[in-house]
Order: sequence, then structure tokens, then C-alpha cells
Amino acid sequence: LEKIILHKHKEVALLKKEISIESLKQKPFFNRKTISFKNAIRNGSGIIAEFKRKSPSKGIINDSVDVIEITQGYASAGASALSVLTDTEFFGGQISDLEIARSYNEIPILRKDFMIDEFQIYRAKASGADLILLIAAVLSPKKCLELAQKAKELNLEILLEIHAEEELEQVKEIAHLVDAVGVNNRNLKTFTVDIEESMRLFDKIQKIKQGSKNDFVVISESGLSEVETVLKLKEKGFQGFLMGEHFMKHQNPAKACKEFIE
Ligand code: IGP
Repeated sequence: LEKIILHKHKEVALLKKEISIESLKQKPFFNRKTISFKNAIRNGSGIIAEFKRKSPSKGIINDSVDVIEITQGYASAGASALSVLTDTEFFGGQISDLEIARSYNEIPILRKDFMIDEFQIYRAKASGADLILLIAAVLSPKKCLELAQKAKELNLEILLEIHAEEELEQVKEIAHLVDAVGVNNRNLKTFTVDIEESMRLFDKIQKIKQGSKNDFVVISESGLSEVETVLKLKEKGFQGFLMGEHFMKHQNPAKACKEFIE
């Protein structure tokens, strides 16, 4: 994870030299009306289907360049939202993947990347995203708040991702601003997956939610491949389920998504 974040800082520094925030504001998507992720999750299957070519833990999952076919397939299979990886170095994604997914779909889209600078939030908006990811483990509470405020200012929704109990403090601090809190079942340092992670943290998140009086949705992320697991999480109270690898490793990801939702 440290390696990824270090790389991100370098990448963002370079991009900021090439692309001005002013120019991002001129992009057609910048002024589009965003679609609410939170509402879509509440009113649908709750499945957030991810487009991801590779990952640090699995290497190449699917070399597909067909963003259109796969994302449209996910949408017609009944996914509530899309997640599109835009990191190139570690996940094989492109910002253009997000732009293409946006052009061809009308369901909410998460820009899945490691957000460390407000520049990336402007770029997310300019590229058609409806929500951004903030990972508690990589952000100081101050930075996290700053980025969350910027996202809100641009009418983007926020998914705050946590993995460990210690990070609940950070949830408390910005609970009034977030639209979704996600528990990543995958430890980003060791890459091991444990669904019980979601189970353990749920009640604690629920308590913070009641205290904050902000009705955000609660999501379980990563390592999901079985219907029974999702049903168990649903029973616990989880409203959304972020799934990538299980779909993408299938020769026809949209079909895998369809079978899963049916
Ligand atoms: C999807 P999986 O195991 O279904 O492919 O997981 C998603 O949760 C995962 O890609 C993810 C992720 C992240 C990737 C969750 N949080 C943060 C990059 C950065």
C-alpha cells in the first residue's frame, strides 16, 4: 500500500503540471448532474460491479479493453452501480475507461482510485464520476475531511472505506458528510480476505450512523464470490456489495454478474 501511495503522489504531481483545474472545469462532464449512488443502492440489487483488468494481489484478471460491453452488460444484469478502476500502474485502468463507461451508462459510477489530492476529485467530476472513494488507511483525518468537503462542493458522493476497528474514529469525524461507508474485507497490506471483517464492524458502524443522524448506506467490499455470503451480509444489514474479481475473471463478466443477481 505504501508503494501505491508513493506512486500516486508522483503521478498526481506530474498530472497537475500538465492539466489545470480550469481546463477540467471546461470538460463537458464537469457540469453534468450526478446520479445518486446512495439512492441507487437503496432501491436496487445493491451490487456494485467493478471493471478491473488487474490487481496487485492477483496480477492480470482480464485484459479486456471492452469497457462498453462489460459495463453495459453489468448495468443490464441489474447492477445498482459501477466501479471503474482508473489507476494504471497497479490496476491496469485508465481515466478514459471512466469516461467511456459514463458515456454508455446511466447508473452511478464510482471512480475507484487512491484519492490523495483535490486535483483528482476535480478530474473525477470532469470524467463523469458520481462518487469518489476515500480510504481511511491512507488519509490523515484532516486530509480526509478536506477531500470530503471538496467532493461535496462538486456534488459528488463519497464512499469512505475502512478495514480496521481503529479507523472507526475517522468514520465518526466525517460521518455527517459521507454517503456510504464500506468495509474492505481485503487487508490492503497483506491482501488476505476475511468476510468476518464486515460482520465484526457492522454494528459499530451502525452506532456511528445513528449518532450522526446521517443516513448513509453501508457496504461490504472485496472477496465476494458466493450468493450465500451476500445473503448473509444482507441479513446482517449491509445494503451494498462491491464485487470485481469474481465477475472480471469470467470470460463473460456481464454474464457472471447476471447469473449472480438472478
Ligand atoms: C473489489 P474483488 O475482490 O471483488 O475484486 O474486490 C473491490 O472491493 C476492490 O477492488 C477494492 C479496491 C479498493 C481496489 C476495494 N477497495 C481500494 C483498489 C483500491
